[in-house]
Amino acid sequence: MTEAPERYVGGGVPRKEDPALVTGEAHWTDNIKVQGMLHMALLRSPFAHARITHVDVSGALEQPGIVAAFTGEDLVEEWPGGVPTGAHVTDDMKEPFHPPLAHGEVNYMGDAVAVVLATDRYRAQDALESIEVEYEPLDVVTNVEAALEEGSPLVHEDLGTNECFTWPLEVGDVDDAFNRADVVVKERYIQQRLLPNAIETRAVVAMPDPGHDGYVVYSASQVPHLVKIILSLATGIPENQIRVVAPDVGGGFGSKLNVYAEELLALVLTKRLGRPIKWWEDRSENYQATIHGRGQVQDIELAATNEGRILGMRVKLLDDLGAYLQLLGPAIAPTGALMFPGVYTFDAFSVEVKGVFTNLTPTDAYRGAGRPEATYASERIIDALARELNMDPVEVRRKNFYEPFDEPTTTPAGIQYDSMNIQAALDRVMELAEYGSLRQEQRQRRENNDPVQLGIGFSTYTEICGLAPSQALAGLGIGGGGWEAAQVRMGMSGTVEVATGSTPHGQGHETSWSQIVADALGVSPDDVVVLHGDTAVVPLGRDTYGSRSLSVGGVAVWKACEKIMDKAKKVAAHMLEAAEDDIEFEAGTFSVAGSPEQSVTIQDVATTAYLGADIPEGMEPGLNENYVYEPTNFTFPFGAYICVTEVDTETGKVNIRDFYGVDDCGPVINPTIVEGQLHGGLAQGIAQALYEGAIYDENGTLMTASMVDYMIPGAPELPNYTLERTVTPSPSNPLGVKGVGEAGTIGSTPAVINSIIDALEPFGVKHIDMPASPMRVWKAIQNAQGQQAGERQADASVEARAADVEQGGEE
Ligand code: MCN
Repeated sequence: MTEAPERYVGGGVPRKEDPALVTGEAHWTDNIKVQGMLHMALLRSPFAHARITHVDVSGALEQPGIVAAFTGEDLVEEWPGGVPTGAHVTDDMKEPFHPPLAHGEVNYMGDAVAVVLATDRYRAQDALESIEVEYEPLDVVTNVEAALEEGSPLVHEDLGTNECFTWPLEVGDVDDAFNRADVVVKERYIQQRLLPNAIETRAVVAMPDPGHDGYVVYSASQVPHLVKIILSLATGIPENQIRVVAPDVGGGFGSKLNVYAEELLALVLTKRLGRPIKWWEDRSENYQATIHGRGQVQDIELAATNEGRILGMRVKLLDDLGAYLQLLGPAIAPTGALMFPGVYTFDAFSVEVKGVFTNLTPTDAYRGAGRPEATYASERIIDALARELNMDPVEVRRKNFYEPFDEPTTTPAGIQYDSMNIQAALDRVMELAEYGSLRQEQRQRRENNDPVQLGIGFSTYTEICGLAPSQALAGLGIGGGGWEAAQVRMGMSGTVEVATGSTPHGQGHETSWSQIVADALGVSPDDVVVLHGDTAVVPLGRDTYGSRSLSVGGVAVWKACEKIMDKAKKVAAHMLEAAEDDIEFEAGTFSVAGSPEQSVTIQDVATTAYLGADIPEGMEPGLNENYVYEPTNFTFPFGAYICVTEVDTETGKVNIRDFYGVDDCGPVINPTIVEGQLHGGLAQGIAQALYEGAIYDENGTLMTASMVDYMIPGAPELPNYTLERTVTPSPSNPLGVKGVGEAGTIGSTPAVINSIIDALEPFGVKHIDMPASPMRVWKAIQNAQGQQAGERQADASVEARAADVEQGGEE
């Protein structure tokens, strides 16, 4: 066993997970091969909205290797609950029944209509061509505003409306704020749909588990615990007869925070046929049938004084839910809505969210889930206010920041931020970027009419994460609890197993949790094994999303270690025949105060605790503790970004020359992991600003249906990042930690767009839709110049007319 004298928390301990991942030794769901396994393939609708007048799978059954084939009608009895949502944001929210296999009607392109099971995947796929389906196309609605218009085609006729819910919030007197305002700025932003692209697409293997009279479901999921309970509720199979295992999972970014039709299908078919069933998604299916992210129309207004002080904010959101409600779909926009005020404090705020059905793929959580959208709008409009008042974007921000605080502070949306010092982050990022010289360079380029203009874009953000206090979640209509569980088991020899309820899929919990345990118990991280993702092995947990794992799950691990230490100290006192109060602990060794030679190691204590023969009377043998941690509040990381762009005004091409960031996620467990999380997050935020976006035609056909058409940036499209951190501990948890898994995605997008608009200020460009492709940027320049020329012409003709009038030349 290695000696463990140092503090590991805060050190750059190499990721334990990486050797297996980079040497091809990881256990992916698709690697699972089981005797008698059948492969499932799904026939998906090419129409976005159509009545199914006829389905016949008999042709498929005649194909070689086909064992079974079913239509939606055949399986209706198997899923009384359908694919349920776990988010009920208003009492009168409309929830359409969501069958895993459509029957009667398809409601988006990719809706599955029939399933085939074969002895190998290729046969299953080929046999889909022999299924006969007749569709009667129905009118399609793909646009949220059109969907709310009188006479719009209805996605679900039986609901009588496309409006799923209206969620309002008003704090303070908003009308009064707008009446009192010297200036009002009003903008409309479109959050384009994004397609999540985890390296590993979704995959599931379901099999009977005769030994336990139940079923095992392997799924490339972020949420095996949620999958287990929801599969049980949807199928009626008792919860204790379903074991769900998430093996190594190749990323999720929120898209695997769901329970999908295919998981349900695999389970009910394994139950029906008594054979293991495997399904994995190809990339085209991924684009059609895995949830999409974003998809909002945002109307935002800011009321302010001439000095740049914000008085009030009004927001109206239309949230494109797609055709069905997935696990958290309805809750994404309302949760994000709480964050529109961002890092600015003012008196009056209102927001109204309308969830709207369209004939498109359902939307749900995608990295940031509601908060990138909110941050984008507030960071864009604060720049619009600066332009309106002819102020520096830094100055207008500073006028509205909170004074630094380290105790819960109420926000305009009525929630409580935990702690913040946004000034410090902004000061530091400006130093890093050498703001003064950047503005000087910008001036020079403008004076020289340089075809390549320089843009300096800011974003000062905060986000809500660390989901969450159970009560707060219930208030947002999200059932299921927000606590997290941990079990820490020190073995007889003093090595440690940690069973965590969080489910890492790229975030490095094995390393971070080992560091926490190593410091708490005085062992080496190498002596800690972290178990996760198997509902039969780890305590019932709430999994990984909402940048919650460290500030909830990691804290649970630390609290369980505290319990171990309390007990170990008692055992050590007993072994050393000393009073418990006289026992000291350092670097894995208990000793008696004042006589350090009287000592035992924690490993000795573990052995004694398990042997049980020489422990305090009445004590339970062993060193094995559970903790379920219920957080008291969310955590609110924050930060400041500067994006420096070079915009080619002749071609519209944008090059991010530099990207500076100062983030604050409280004390850090593993700086290398935090940096990695930020790099990935920034890449996704920049991708939304410049490259990515799902495009549908008016019939609801996905035009960006493959990686050829959907632009995911690679290393050449992304800049080097210059990153630093400030440390403002959270009072919400005993480690003071805040989340970081989504921070980069939340803060970066507006910095990029603000930078482009800043570069093009001399051309009069005030707005560019995302993704800001060269064509869009070029057109924005042309339009703005056209408008300016038009205005100049109009001004000239008014002047000419005025001159005529003066000279008595009136007609
Ligand atoms: N960490 C730390 N110190 C801090 C904060 C975090 O050392 N102050 C470390 C944690 O110990 C953990 C990691 O950073 O190892 C992320 O922790 P946290 O912020 O708690 O986030 P989660 O573990 O809950 O991860 C969820 C978050 C989300 S919501 C998305 S989406 C996302 C993300 O993580 N998806 C990812 N990062 C991803 N990274 C990968 N590789 N793949 C994904 O799908």
